[in-house]
Amino acid sequence: MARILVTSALPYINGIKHLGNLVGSMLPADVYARFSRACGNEVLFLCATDEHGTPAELAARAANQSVEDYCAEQHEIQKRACFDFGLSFDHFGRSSNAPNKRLTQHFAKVLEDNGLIEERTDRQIYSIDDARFLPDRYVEGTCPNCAYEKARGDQCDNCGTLLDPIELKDPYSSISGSRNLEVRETKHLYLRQSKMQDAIADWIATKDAWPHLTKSIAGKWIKEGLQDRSITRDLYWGVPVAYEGKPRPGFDKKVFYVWFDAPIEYIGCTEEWASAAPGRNWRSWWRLDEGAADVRYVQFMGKDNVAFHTVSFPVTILGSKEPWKLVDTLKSLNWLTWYGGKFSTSQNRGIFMDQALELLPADYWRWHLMANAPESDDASFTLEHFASVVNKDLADVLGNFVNRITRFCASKFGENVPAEGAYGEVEAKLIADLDVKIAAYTAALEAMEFRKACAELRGIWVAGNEYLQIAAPWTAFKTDPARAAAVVRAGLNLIALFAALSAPFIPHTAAKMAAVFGIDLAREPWPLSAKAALERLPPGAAFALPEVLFKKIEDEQVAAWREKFGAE
Ligand code: B3M
Ligand code: ZN
Repeated sequence: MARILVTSALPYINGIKHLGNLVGSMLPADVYARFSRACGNEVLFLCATDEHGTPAELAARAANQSVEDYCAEQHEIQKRACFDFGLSFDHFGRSSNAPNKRLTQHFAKVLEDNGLIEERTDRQIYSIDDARFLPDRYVEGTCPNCAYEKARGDQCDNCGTLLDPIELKDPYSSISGSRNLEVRETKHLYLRQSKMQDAIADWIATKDAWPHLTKSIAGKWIKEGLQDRSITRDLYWGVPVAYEGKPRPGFDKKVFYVWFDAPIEYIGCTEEWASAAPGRNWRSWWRLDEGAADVRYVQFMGKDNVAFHTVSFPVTILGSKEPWKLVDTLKSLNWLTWYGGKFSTSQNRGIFMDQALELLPADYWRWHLMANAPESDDASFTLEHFASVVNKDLADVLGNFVNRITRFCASKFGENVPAEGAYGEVEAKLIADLDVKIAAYTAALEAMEFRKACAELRGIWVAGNEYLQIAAPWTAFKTDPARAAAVVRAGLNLIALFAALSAPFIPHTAAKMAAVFGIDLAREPWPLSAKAALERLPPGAAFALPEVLFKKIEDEQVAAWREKFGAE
């Protein structure tokens, strides 16, 4: 039994996430956590809302709420949606909670003690009417490149150019609209990442086994050379720049940059988890000198987050010179697009987590998203493809199998697992075939190759259908009822097997399938032997007829959803 720490990238607080965000980190992390638990490991699976930064302040302002109230409310909304999607976090924390604040200030202090933080003077826009310095996104103006009049201080949305706010023409404050601005000098803290170039490069060089996408992104950053970066911002909302309770002189109106504190919340969240019940020790997951040396740490994230996790956060950890746990495996994913374009709340394009669950239960989405996860490349979500995958894989192959065999058994033998008849050659072949397929499926899950894992799992369901086709209990029943009974027994055992194997992807349905036989999947070992699996159910045991597991998606539904969610 291994100890495995699994984290998903922390979703920003401002607004519920769309299907692309979900499949980009939280959902694959959940599949892996569920699989790892089923294999008997001790798993700690964590996530949290990433609550600091300009977007949170701006969204709160737009919602006419205090940022504290806004974050508290949005946290609950996201937490509920995650739960409804079956994301099995052991804890869903908040980066604005006390542990993250304490840890962030701690790391800043030790980094400074180690000569990795220095004060530098920057030239920045000051708003006289707002009486404050304006961080990037609080300044808008005319783009120096394309003359678009509503360019943001960090980037022009029209031409995509990355900007420094002092480059904007006719700048104004996005808080008050005031043009009464001037450039003033102000101090910021810089993390001297350049000094850590060799340490980070050496560490990454030991990570041969990282997935290809992760390695190539990390390699690119190392090659370009690590740049020092500012880790403070002029905001109200965030972790105050203070060490041991004492504000740093000249920094009383500044907080740490959101990307400095957000990854530290992985640790903070563990502390939140530990505080929630007695007997939990967060340090044993993070401190190498207190038990974490035997932890395997796996992170999940979208590709735009890789640099922060392979370079920036490791600079914090290694630069502290304290024995903190570093990530072992880092699974990154490409983008899921909505009909080839961007998901967007403002333009009403795409389906968001809460909306998805109003249309269909979580497992329909979970299966389709993971079976088509953007692993090797970006992938496009279309409702047409979604409907065809659900109808084929879930309704025709899996759902139909369960329905057919349970109903046939009930009509011919009653609602008990038939005891008569013995397994023969056809079952021996099935067992040999399944052993190979289960091994391939398990290996794909271990390697976190989710599309491949889904293809293997689908192949296992198909093998069950083919077996029924060949063994044809409905024909055998007429001449040899004992033989038909053995086939039905095998079929019922296959349902229990499929339930255990499918649980990481479609946990709610798997639980329903297991419940047919009164099985609690949390207590089932990961089924590696098909022979043992076909003898799992005691002959004679009663079972309960299941409801139809999956309803087909009709063309009219697809048409209505296309209209509603802006498909084109
Ligand atoms: N909130 C970005 C994102 O959701 C950011 C991740 C933080 S992980 C520490 O894509
Ligand atoms: Zn522009």
